[in-house]
Amino acid sequence: MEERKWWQDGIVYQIYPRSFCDSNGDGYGDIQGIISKLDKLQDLGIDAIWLSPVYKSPQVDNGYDIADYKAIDPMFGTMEDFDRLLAEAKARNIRIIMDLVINHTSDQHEWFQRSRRREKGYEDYYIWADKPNNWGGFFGGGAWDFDELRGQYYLHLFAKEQPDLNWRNPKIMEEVQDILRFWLDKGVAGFRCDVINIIWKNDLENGFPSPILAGLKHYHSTPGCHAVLRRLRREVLDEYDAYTVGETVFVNEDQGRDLCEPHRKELDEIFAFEHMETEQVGVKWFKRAFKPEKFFRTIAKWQHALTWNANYFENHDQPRSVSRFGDDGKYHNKSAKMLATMLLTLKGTPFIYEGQEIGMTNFDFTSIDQLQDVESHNIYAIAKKIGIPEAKRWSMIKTSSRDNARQGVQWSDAPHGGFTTGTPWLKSNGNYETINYASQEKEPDSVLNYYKALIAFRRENEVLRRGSFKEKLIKGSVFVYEREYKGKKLTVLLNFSEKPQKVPFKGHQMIGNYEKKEFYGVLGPWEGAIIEVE
Ligand code: TEU
Repeated sequence: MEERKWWQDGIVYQIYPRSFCDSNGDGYGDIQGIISKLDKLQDLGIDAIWLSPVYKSPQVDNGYDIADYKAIDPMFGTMEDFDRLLAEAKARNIRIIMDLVINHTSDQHEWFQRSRRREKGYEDYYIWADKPNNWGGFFGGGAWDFDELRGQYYLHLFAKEQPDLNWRNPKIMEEVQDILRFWLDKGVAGFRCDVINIIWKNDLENGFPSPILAGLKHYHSTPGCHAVLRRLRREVLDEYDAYTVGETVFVNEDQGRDLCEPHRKELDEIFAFEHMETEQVGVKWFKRAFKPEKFFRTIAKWQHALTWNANYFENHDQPRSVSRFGDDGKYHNKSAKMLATMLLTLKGTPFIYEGQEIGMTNFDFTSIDQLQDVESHNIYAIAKKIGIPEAKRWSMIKTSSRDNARQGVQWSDAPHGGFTTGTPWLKSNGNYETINYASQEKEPDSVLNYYKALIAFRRENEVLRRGSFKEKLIKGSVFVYEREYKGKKLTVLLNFSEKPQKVPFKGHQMIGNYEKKEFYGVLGPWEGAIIEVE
């Protein structure tokens, strides 16, 4: 019997806590809010929750700037609340996966404060230099800032309040192992590892001059990084049979394989980015029209590249998939379901991002002041500085801002979609009266009920959970692939357009977003179907 891990059969649901559910009316989602929705998540049929950071943090980057890895931020609740969440989730067979952010900390972390003061033992916790190099940061601008107190520059690949840890210092490995044990001892199932393939800097040489991330080569998927991953796994994670999925930026297939193929004993899975970048021109701020065919080819390529895939179309950094790859107007219902059909039938672990299961859409902001994201504001300011006209700046933000996915989850048609009884930290989306959980629970034909049906179908179907992947047709807006396990086969047919499409396949329909028993060879607008080919 081949050994199966829970995550090879399971489905993961991502919660971005500040936007999920507010229990106390302060405008921010919190842990009690999550607990109050666990029954709904169990009903949806998920196996694990990936919790974006809930640690103590000044929230410059919404918790991805951690000030204390072993404390819960008061905004989200207390450690007792967290322990209760773990227990309540466990009672429903739901595992909790924590977000592990170890490329950087907050500048408010005690380690950084001590390092600034050159306290003994802490001098080298971060990356300090007398002279900055030319590296650029992920949020735009340079990657170095001067610290008056220490009289030196420090490296920060993200916001200036997020100094990069110095992994060359063996103390960092010790500290992180201790943090891992702290959470694993509580009973968490594993970690989603933030920007994990850039933690180890080879050297601090200047990068080839480029407006985008000059210096990337010097810290991208380095041998040092692989060594860190192997040690974390061997010395801690394996002891707990813990699961890891790495957020791995800019990886090609070879680099991806080196980070997560089973024999490497590094990560269990990776979030590759290439399928999320097919409309990009260089950076995400410049986009061309979405071409489904390119998207399908990229997906298919990665399905073949890895033994096991982490499949996602959304997260807290990406625009909403129905607005981006589907049609959030006339075909909202059909296209959201079609995307669900794809997500849940690819080889690998499906990741659903909060709100995706009701087809939440991109934001409806009308001005930059309504946005909160540090990255959006940085980029907007830089664009202004280099003379990009206002209208263009706004369209860049509109299509690509991370706040697209950060509006409160729309639970009902109550004010602010029932996300909060107070004033939400980020303006709520005006479409909550038509798109919300409560009404979709009642409506048999809703996106939500389709997710539930598909998840249940997948749970009973080992071809979907375990089968191989083979593309059968990639043409224009049509994607057809076959899954096969022990001689049993299924075919998935998808139409990424509102134009009907003829395809050379017929058969008995098992499930799909158009109700029918037989599939006769024509895909309707935004149709997604799973059939047994005759
Ligand atoms: O994201 C890293 C990352 O590379 C991007 O997705 C990033 O969000 C940005 O959009 C690049 O343009 C991770 C987290 O998911 C993100 O929320 C954090 O802000 C970031 O790391 C820093 O911790």
